[in-house]
Amino acid sequence: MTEQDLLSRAEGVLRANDVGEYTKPSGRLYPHQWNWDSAFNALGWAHVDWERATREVEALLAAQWTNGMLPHIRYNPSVTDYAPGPEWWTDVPVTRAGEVTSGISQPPVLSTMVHLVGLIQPDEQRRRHWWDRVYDALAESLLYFERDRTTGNSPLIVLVHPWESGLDNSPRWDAAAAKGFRPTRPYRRVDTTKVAAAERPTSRDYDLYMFLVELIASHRYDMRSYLPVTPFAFYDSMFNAAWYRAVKDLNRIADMINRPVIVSDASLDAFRRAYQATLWDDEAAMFLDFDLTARAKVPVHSWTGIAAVYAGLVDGGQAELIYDGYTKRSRNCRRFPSVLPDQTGFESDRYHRGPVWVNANWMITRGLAELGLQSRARQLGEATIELVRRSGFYEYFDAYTGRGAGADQFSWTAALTIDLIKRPIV
Ligand code: 9WN
Repeated sequence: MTEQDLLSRAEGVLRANDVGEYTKPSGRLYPHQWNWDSAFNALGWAHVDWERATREVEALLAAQWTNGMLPHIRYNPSVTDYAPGPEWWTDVPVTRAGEVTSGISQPPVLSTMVHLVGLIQPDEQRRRHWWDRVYDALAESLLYFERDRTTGNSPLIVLVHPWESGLDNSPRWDAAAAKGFRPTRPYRRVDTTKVAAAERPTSRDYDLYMFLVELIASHRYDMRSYLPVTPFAFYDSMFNAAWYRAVKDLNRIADMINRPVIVSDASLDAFRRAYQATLWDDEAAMFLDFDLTARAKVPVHSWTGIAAVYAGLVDGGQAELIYDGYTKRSRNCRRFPSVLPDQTGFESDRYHRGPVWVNANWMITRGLAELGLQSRARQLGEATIELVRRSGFYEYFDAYTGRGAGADQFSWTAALTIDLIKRPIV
């Protein structure tokens, strides 16, 4: 298949999942608008239809809460056969009447994608005008985490639900799921009626998800009262890296449209120091998550431990050390597995427990290139395109065989493949 064929197929995936103002992550499995999916999809759209990219972003911003939070799902009220659905998230404080959303967020990559989408627009006036229009909402969405999701003296952000990590059934959450929490009400799942149950989270995982949904809703989404009582509170190394990079990118936008920066350089330095001091692990030679309930690092080595590379939270030397260590330990895998194969809980074809994901590869590829590690970035970018070319636009890929799994015709796989081809590493 030529590069041009791959590009037009990728565009076809976006168009097939396009419902006008947002792109479904996948036609079959995910009918609503998801937060970080839309951010990645906007970047893909920017290369084929720039106006459509801006609509994707603005549709997501329409779901913003009065406290600034951007929810992880903006439900489409006309889709009624999805479960668990919005009835679990009662009385959410949306800004716009009529919006129906979940009650947690997702990795805040949106400002970074908005920065890139803007740069793809050659007409500077149009670009600036759009940035100006979305700037305040983006700033509030990032400041929300500083205001409501920090605790004690640490500037690091607390994650309150596995769904919020974007990596729902990562083995990093196994210890929490093993505690046997269950919601008080029965729940229904549609995911396992659409794709193989063996590729999805277990019912024990879902018990934890729904237990936490009930707990968060019962605190009326007030994190100040929820944080002291929840059994699930983590400094997630990828989520925090995504926030740091988003803030830096929004500061760049601010500079270009003459707005005040949202977080000062001094605060960013303090954040970087806290990230390094709290999450770096010498023995693992990567960053680990921190469990605030157990007051200990989470001993699971996964790709989130390299996410600092995406954010520029490390220099080239530290990036090389982490990335090369990860590559060595996964030599027998496709590049690169979401969890290292020597870890307890690794499964090569189950969701966030080992398979290769295009968004993870894209984040690391871009981070490596920005830190000056061009040849590693080029190799990873090319391996990613090749995997998609051979296996198709799947949600994820078996870490050993590269077989596509989960949802087919998955939007961000298509969107980020377009970006990897259109903006090659030089
Ligand atoms: C729950 C849409 C989303 C992604 C997440 C991925 C998965 C949902 C699910 O799908 O999560 O939010 O039902 O499993 O884990 O990263 O945003 O593609």
